[in-house]
Amino acid sequence: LSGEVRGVEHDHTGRMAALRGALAARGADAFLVAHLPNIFYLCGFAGSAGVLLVTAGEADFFTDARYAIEAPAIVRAARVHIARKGVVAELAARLRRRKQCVAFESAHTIVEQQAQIARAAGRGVRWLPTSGLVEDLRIVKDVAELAVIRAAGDIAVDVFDEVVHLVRPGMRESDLAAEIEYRMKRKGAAGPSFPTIVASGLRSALPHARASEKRLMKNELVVLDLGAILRGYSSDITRTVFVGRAPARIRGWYQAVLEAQRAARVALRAGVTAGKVDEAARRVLRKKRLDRYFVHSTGHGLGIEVHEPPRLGRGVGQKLRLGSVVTIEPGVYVEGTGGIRIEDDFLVCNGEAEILTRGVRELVEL
Ligand SMILES: [Mn+2]
Repeated sequence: LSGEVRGVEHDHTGRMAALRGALAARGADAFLVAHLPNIFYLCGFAGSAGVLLVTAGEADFFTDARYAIEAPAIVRAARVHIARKGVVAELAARLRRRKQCVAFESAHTIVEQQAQIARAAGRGVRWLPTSGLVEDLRIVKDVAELAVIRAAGDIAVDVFDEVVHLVRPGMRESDLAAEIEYRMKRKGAAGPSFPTIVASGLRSALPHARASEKRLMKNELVVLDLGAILRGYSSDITRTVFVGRAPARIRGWYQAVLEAQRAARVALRAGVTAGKVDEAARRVLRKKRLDRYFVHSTGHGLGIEVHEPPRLGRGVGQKLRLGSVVTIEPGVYVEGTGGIRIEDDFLVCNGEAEILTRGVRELVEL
């Protein structure tokens, strides 16, 4: 019934058990999961509405009648309730049964909704705000997740390899973005993991530019940042190409960014802090006096969400864990000239990190 989960058997029972351990450690009797990516991780539900209530012995997923057929077929490790009287009412009816401490996800909860649930659940429920309980579990990917993330990475790389030959002066950025997203879907992706970035010329200096109607021109940088969602998991790569022969200054910048990516890749391993990986990339750019043009973090975790913990940012003391998947994506952005970013996805190992997005990383001149 759901293409999202076809062919992949995730260990939902094991994930629920790990969550129960974290709950017990905090003295909570139950946990209300509101964040859909966390719900997908725990029970496989890939729809757009529902809440999951996890206790020491049970797990109950509440959703509405639109999912009456689909939810029972795809949800694992939880009982499905189609809430005909409304999710809040049925959830509250469940919570009212006993005096208890219920943890909730304060970073993903709408204040108004939480107030409604609390009112309906009554005074017997003590609410415990928490953050990152499920995200902490998601930081370490299991074998099933890695298989899907690898395949999502292959789609992104294959699509780049195809569309790079289509780049022509006169083409609109949005044409190229449409071509990228179409080809990702033809290769089995559910869609792009974020709106595809095609940013050319002066716009390439905007790290989060969306593809616009601007036409590519000769002697311009073009930044292509793309990722595919496959069975609920994302990839994320960036390549920068030059339309024509790149001048020496641009080549110099490109080599610096590539070297920064390599340095971060060498630093990346289990046990080192995220900040140390960021610093490895930043140091290379500092030596070339380009560090002030590097305006974002070196990378981020990748999985069910395209940006998830850990963040590889300046001064982040969090230690990287074996089995995390992260991007490394240094860049330089020079107002009035253009920008360069090179991004790949890596699996954190005990030794050298494994690259999940193969392909050519040298400057492509078209
Ligand atoms: Mn990224």
